[in-house]
Amino acid sequence: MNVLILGADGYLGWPTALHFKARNHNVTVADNYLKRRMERSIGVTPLILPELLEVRAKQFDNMPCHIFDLSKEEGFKTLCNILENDRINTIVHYAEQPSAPFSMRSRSAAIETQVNNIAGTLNLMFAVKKVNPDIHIIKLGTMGEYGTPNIDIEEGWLDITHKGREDRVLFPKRPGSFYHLSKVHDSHNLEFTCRIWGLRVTDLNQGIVYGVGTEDGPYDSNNRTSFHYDETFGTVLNRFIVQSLLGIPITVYGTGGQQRGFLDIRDTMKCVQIAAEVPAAPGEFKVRNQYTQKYCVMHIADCVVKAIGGKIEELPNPRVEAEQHYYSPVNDSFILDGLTPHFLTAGLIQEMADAISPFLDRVRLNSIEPKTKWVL
Ligand code: USQ
Repeated sequence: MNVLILGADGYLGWPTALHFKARNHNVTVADNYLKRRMERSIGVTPLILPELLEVRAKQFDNMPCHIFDLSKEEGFKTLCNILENDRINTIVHYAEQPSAPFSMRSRSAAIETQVNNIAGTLNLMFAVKKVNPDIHIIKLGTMGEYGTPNIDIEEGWLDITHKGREDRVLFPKRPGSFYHLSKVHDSHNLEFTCRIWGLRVTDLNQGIVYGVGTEDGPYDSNNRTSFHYDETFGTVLNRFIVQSLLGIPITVYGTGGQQRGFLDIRDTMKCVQIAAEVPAAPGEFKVRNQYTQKYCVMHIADCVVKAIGGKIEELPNPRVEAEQHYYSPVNDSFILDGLTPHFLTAGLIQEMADAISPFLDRVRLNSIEPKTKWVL
């Protein structure tokens, strides 16, 4: 495959580039460093801050690398050129603002999130249509698009019977932040272009990813990925491990009964690989739910305490979300296509703790406490 990875500077983008390289595909990477700029604008730094993408790409086999803003007019033209020149046949699209709390900070942050994410994906769809509609787009969506409905969550589509008639519709979405909403809007735009232009799209509704490395590491100073622990860009398990190591309270929001789908970063790599190897057909909008285990937040906190110690604190929940709810998402499609999950164990939590311990002196304590409230 000739693979283009959009958003390759990020936590998942760089390991994905290495993963496809390790399997002898041609890999082109791109990013606009938006997340680095956002981090600076709110005064946070990742615990592990890798070199700029262009430096890493150069050091790693001189991987073709482009720094441009996909959401802008110029970005559209640049993307068309890359698709043509590198004869791209598979695109993995991570190039979006990934944080729910960031999107809930303010009016301008909500607008920035939605304009960046939705305009970028629109430019991508139009570029693919113009250059080669046969290119397979793999788009990173999120399990959070569905919210927490009181029925089983199917993989993207729902067969319904209404007043005696039957139809197949996109699964109803009830997301919980302006960020998650941006992904819902992307999904609708993508499904529309499959239907209208015959594009081929796989939408990966991914759960919360944890972990520090993949089999394509080990991450020495030149090829490791980023790791966030702050309230804006850090996700729950990664944050809890850092809090435990620092000996500060583990910040469970509310009662911790919120259930979510989780997966190991190594399984993200395998899922994206499977998605590329088993592509959507022309005109197909294929949706896969990408998680391997579901847990409630309190259970995650308990696992961390049992593995490496720590003290749990139940904080007033800064988010508006159900803390007790039904949660049963289907996730058969990757298992049927050969995914063998890495499950969360105490040993893995210990491994993660060992990997991040050398960087703990970089922690900015004031970026840990949750300050972003859903109701401004
Ligand atoms: N939570 C805590 N304490 C914390 C941090 C989070 O209790 O210190 C709780 C939140 O209230 C929430 C759950 O943990 O109920 C997950 O929060 P999170 O920050 O780990 O994840 P979320 O905001 O949902 O977003 C993350 C990624 C996003 C991805 C999404 C997948 O940042 O890019 O799309 O996970 S999913 O959650 O399935 O929508």
